[in-house]
Amino acid sequence: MLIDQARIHVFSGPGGEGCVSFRREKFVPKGGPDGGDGGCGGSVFLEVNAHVRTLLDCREQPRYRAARGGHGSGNRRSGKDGRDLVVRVPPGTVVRDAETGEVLADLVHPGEQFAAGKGGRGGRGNAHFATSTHQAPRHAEPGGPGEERWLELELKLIADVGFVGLPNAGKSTLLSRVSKARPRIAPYPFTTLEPHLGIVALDEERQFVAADLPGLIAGAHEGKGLGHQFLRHIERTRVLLFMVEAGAEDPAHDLEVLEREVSLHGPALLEKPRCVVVTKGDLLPPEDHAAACARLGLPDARLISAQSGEGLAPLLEDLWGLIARSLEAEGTAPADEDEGEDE
Ligand SMILES: Nc1nc2c(ncn2[C@@H]2O[C@H](COP(=O)(O)OP(=O)(O)O)[C@@H](O)[C@H]2O)c(=O)[nH]1
Ligand SMILES: [Mg+2]
Repeated sequence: MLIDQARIHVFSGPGGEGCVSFRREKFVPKGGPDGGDGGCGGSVFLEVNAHVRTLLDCREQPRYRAARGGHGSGNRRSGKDGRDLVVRVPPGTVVRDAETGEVLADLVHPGEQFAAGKGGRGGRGNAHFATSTHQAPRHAEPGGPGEERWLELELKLIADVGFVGLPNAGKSTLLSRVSKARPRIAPYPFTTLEPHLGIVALDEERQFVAADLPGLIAGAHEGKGLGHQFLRHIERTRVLLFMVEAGAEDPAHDLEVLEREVSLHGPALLEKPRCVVVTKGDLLPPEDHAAACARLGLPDARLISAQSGEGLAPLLEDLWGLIARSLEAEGTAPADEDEGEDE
C-alpha cells in the first residue's frame, strides 16, 4: 500500500465583538443603546474535490486559518461574518484527530465536507441588553473563541505511472528529479519488490504518483512471483514508462527484454498506455532528438536526460495526458468497488 499523509493545523475564526453604542441624533438627547452584534467567525471545512489527487498541497501548506468575525458597530450594524475556509482534499481522505488518533471522517465523495473547526459566534451588542429597568446598558458580549486543532490526513495512493527499466537505466535518478514529495510505503507481504514513490506536480491541478519499480524486472529474473497484493497494485497503475539507456549496446533489444519480463507478471500489463524513453541523452553527441531515437531503433521514444533536465517537461506532459485519459475513461466506467481493505 502506498500512503500519503499530511498533518494540518486548523484555526477557525473567533466571533466579532458586540458593540456598545448609543443613538446620537439631533434633538434626541438621550438615545437608546444601538450597539450591533459581532459577526460569526469563519469555519474551516475539508471538502472532497475530484481534481485533487494527493495530499501534497496540505503537506506544503499545513496551516489553515479562517477569518475572524467583524465587530459590531453603532446604529445596530452587525459585523461581517468571517469567511469560511475550504480545504480541498482528494477522494478517499481519512481524517484523524492528531492527538487521540480517533477517526473523525472518511471523505469519499466529491463535495462531501467535514467541519474541521467551527467559527466562534458573534458577541451581542448592547442593544440586546436594554430592559425596562436598565435602559442604557454599557456592556456587550465579546465574540466566541475560534477553535484550533491538529488533524492527521491519510490517503491510500495508487501509483499512476510505473517506471520500468533494467538496473542502471536511471529510474531512481528520474524519480528524484521530477518528484516533490515522498509518500510512505507500507510493507507488502510476500514480495521482494520495494517501490520508490514520488508525487509529481505539473501544477496545482495536475499531480500524479510515480513509482520506480526496481524488482519488477529483478523478480522475474529470479523466477519469483510478486505478492498478490502488489501485483494487484501494479495492475491498477495507469501508465507504464519504459526506460532504456542511450549508452546501451542495443536499446531496442533492451526494450524487448523489458516487455517480455513485464508480460511474465501479467500479459495485461503490456496493454496499458505507455511511454518509452531513452535516458541519459546528455551522453549522446548533440543531435536532433527524434533522429537519435530513430538511430537507436526506437523511433517512438523520447530522449531525456535527468541530469541536464532535457526532455523532462514534455515527458511529464505526455504522461499526464495518458493519465488524464485513463481517469476520464474511469469516470464513465462502473466504479471499482471490490478492492478490499488489505491493499
Ligand atoms: N549522464 C547521465 N547519467 C545518469 C542520468 N540519469 C542517471 N544517471 C546515472 O546512471 C546511474 C544509474 O542511475 P539510477 O537512477 O540509480 O538507475 P536505476 O538503477 O534505474 O535506479 C547513476 O550513476 C546515475 O548517476 C542522466 O540523465 N545522465
Ligand atoms: Mg534505482
